Amino acid sequence: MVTRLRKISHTSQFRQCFDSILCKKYSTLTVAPGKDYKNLAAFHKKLTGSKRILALCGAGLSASSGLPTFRGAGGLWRTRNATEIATPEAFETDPGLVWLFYAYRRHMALKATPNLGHFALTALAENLPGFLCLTQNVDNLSIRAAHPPSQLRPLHGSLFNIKCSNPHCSYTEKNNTSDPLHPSLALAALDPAEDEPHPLLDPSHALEHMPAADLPACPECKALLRPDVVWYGEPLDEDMLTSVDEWIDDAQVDLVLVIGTSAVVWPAAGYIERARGRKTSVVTINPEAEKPDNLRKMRKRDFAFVGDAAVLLPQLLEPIIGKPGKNGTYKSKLTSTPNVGC
Ligand code: BV8
Ligand code: ZN
Repeated sequence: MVTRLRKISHTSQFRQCFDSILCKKYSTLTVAPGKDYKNLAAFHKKLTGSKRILALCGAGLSASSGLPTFRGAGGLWRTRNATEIATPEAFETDPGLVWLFYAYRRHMALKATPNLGHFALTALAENLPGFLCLTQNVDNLSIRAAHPPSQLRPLHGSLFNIKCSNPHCSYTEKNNTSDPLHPSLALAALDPAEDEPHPLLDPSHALEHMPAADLPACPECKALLRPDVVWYGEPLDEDMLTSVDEWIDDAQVDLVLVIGTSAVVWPAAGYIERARGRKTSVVTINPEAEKPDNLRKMRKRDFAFVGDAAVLLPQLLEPIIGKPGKNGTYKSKLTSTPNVGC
């Protein structure tokens, strides 16, 4: 029993939950933001003096690429709560509905293109080796903006990676962008007429129950395939979390960029305070950045910028990444050609 507790206590997920308790306990100690908390020049001074920057990104980063945020749509898909559908239990009960949910999000993400926010973060990574970007998004838009993989951590997986649902089978498929993924999911790849709701978003459009036999099956063990995303109640990839913990512990983190996230999902949200050191500034970039409950969490070195990440990030990061080119992307330091992404 003691050894098992010791083993668990070492996992970063235990640390995260422990941190979450600590944060709650000590959050009352925080002070109000400093007078310059929304002063661009003051932020640029901090930015140009920063060697190590961590970013935590959420659905808001992809909002102006046309992808709905979770809480934006009231967190609902049809009549179901997205956090309910993104669970092993929902897949157990109705794999057809869960597959339609992900097939629809694959279709929307494939139709979308990275925005200037994604490209600005790519340019920051190319100009600052000490930048690490954590994303909770599974839409692959940061990857399509050619964000250097060594400086990107897709914490919750990707809609375009597929794996077998049988825990004893190691079958996986990377970067599968076929749309529809499977004939049984053709409905998700439909593009309704301009003013027509997508049938999958229209609760009055009844969905037939789809027997598991009609759904994508594993070529190796015939069990059901599933999207390689992290569902609620499932652990994140331990190696990935350890690599983030080690990066944070390596040296002082000067800036933490909190971009387009409500920061309520753990352990991802835990990294904001986990990376905070005595001289760290946490910067919130969000239309709700000056909401009272966010101002309450701020410390005197922190910043808050209200607005669209795709508009603010180019302005905030300009001292390091310069101005975007005509085609809305940045000169890549790696290849003197603009990184057009894919
Ligand atoms: C686990 C993949 C344990 C799938 C996702 C500690 C405390 C409390 C709860 C927990 C805890 N530890 C664990 C839990 C439980 C749970 C959790 O966090 N629950 C929450 C809801 C309370 N966590 C888990 O279950 C995790 N697993 O703990 O396992 C374990 C350990 C060992 C062994 C076994 C088990 C797994 C969590 C991962 C779930 N998967 N995604 C999928 O996508 O379908 S989470 C998913 O939802 C996203 O990835 C993202 O993380 C989250 C959505 O949040 P956001 O991205 O922030 O989006 P949101 O809509 O909320 O907010 C958008 C924001 O953008 C808003 O603020 C808005 O104002 C802003 N915005 C809007 N427009 C713009 C903008 N900002 C800028 N510009 C704009 N234009
Ligand atoms: Zn299999």
